[in-house]
Amino acid sequence: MAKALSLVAYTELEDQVEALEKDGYVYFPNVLDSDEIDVLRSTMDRLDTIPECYDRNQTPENGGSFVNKIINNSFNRDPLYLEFLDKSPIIEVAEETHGGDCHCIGMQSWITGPGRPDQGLHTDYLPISLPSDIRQDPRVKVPIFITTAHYYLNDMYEELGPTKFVPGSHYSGCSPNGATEWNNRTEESIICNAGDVVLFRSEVWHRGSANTSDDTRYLLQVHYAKRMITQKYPPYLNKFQFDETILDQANPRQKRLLGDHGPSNYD
Ligand SMILES: O=C(O)CCC(=O)C(=O)O
Ligand SMILES: [Fe+2]
Repeated sequence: MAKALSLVAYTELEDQVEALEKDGYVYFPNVLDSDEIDVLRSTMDRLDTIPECYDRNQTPENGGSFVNKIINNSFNRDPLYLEFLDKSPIIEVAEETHGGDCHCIGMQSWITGPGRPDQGLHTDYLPISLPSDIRQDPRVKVPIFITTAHYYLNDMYEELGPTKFVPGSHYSGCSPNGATEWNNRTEESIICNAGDVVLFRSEVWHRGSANTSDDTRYLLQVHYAKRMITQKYPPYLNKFQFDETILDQANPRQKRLLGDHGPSNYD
């Protein structure tokens, strides 16, 4: 029986930031209500994929073994997504963690159907690799370069393929490279409700797991980073263009998160 990850809802910003740093993740319950979930899910269903943007659209009908629809740059596809750039209380934690000039380095809509296989355990980004005893030394504080907010849009259960974390693994100083446990802890499942959000730092060992159910899982990923980490808005070399009609609807904070920065290092 898979173990469920402990999900503690801290209400104070200071505690949320500390959880992200020390536990590697922070949990926000009830961020979206059921109407908001329905609208987001139907928008994800409706949008077409754009191969040039590295979107994925695999279905059993087109030769895929399971439904795997991924829409990059979702903020550029429908104005609905703008609010997910600066949704409270997630954005406050991101800004406190990455700095007031932090930005969104990517936003992906994910639809994964029955038959999705297990992902391998991985880190999304390991900024600095260190011997684990050094990484665990309390004098060593590795900045949090990148975080991801997962907006779960289903009530999660084991067969639907929850995200799994190895708790504490951001103190390993490395990526798993085939390991399945760290410091005597193995992976635990994020079993939360639709509308809940988990924000996690990129060094946590984690994976998406197999969907052995008959249901389709909906997930929105919003990636935040320090200003010095580049934004990942494919396609590159000037081929990505903001949709002006959507950009015109963004507030100043959303525009900053999309890259409307004042001058900084190297500018
Ligand atoms: O599908 C998930 O729950 C996690 C996905 C993930 O970790 C990734 O694609 O890097
Ligand atoms: Fe990942």
